Amino acid sequence: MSKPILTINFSRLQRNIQTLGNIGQAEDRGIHRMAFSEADWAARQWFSEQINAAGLDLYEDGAANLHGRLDWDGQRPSVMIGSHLDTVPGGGPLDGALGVLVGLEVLTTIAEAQIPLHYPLEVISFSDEEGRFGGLFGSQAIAGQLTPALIHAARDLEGITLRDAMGHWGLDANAALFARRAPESIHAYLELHIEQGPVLDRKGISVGVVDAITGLFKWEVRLLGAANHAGTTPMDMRVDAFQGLAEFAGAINRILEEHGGPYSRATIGRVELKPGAANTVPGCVTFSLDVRDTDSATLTALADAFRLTLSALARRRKLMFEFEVLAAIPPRRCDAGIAQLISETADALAIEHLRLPSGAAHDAQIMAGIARTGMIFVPSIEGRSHSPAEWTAWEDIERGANLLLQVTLGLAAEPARH
Ligand code: HGY
Ligand code: MN
Ligand code: MN
Repeated sequence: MSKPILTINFSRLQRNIQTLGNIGQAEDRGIHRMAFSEADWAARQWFSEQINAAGLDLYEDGAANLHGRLDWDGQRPSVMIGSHLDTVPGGGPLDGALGVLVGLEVLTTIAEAQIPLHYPLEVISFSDEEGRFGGLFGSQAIAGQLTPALIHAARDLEGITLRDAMGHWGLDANAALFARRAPESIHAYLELHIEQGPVLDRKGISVGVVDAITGLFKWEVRLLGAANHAGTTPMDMRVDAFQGLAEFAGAINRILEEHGGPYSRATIGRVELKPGAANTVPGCVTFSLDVRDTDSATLTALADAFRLTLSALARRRKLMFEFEVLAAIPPRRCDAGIAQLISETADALAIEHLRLPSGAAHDAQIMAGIARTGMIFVPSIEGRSHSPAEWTAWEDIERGANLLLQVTLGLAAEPARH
């Protein structure tokens, strides 16, 4: 009679998902746990308490990433399971949070079962994944990609600096420069995340095995014209900044068709018009541009095309234009061996799975630069995310969590590499 297979404590995971989902929830049921906000800080405190309650070692690095550690000796490389607790404004209860809580549940289950491990385990919650201050801050710190200049320049769209936001909690942002981990200190990195797209839900498949993670660039663009009277200024004598944005927005689909591919995306998510009066021709418009693709060359071609389009329309409309690169994250492929292990483990658990790319950016693509990395997706109902409508069926959460548990054991129980 074979031993029963170890499974997570699903009701404990459900309780944790519901408890965390209340931290930072507003009237509209959206979650406002932006990095280093009061709500993010409350979530961090709660997560630290869960790490201690599980009997794991709590460690906070210089980037304020929170680690829960099992069988840690500082010598052997660890199998790291991560994601993030911070959200976009009005976000959902699972983006990032699910990966952190499933990681906590996996380590807690393994600790309770007292399973001997070849490699120590870590669950990690990365700081500012969502980009209040640029994005993927905590994982970039671990990967050694931060510089004093990057930290110094980091600010949110209200102009609050990362240094001040961390300083408010007694944290020194420059300490993030010391959070770097040697690649050889990580045996593998795993992340479970909601798909945030419609593919798995539409196909009725419980698990996605991620093969590539999209890259992105995020610009803040400013068009400067001339504010003027809305009644007395003839249409052909205006230097209307909003009309420049309107023309640019109308060109996006053509640019994607001409220079993009099947996974290209471009979004203007935030617009600010000045002076912002109904009876004044807008003299200035500031807007965000978020562009993605899973292929580096395509991303570069799109950046060139967007820049050329902006400079041509600005010249024609006598507008000044300037832009700042807020983030530039390369696309990454996940480790083929770990993807294979995830697929084989899903087969062994009779869980239907599908290979697919990620249209969202994740800490995993930063970690893939220093460690063998694998990602497991669970479906997002109707593909909804970054919204209070974000949700995943409980049975899909349970399947994904048990799959991550077995993949973790598969990696951590591997014979030690000599
Ligand atoms: O923007 C993203 O793709 C991720 O949700 N931070
Ligand atoms: Mn996320
Ligand atoms: Mn997100």
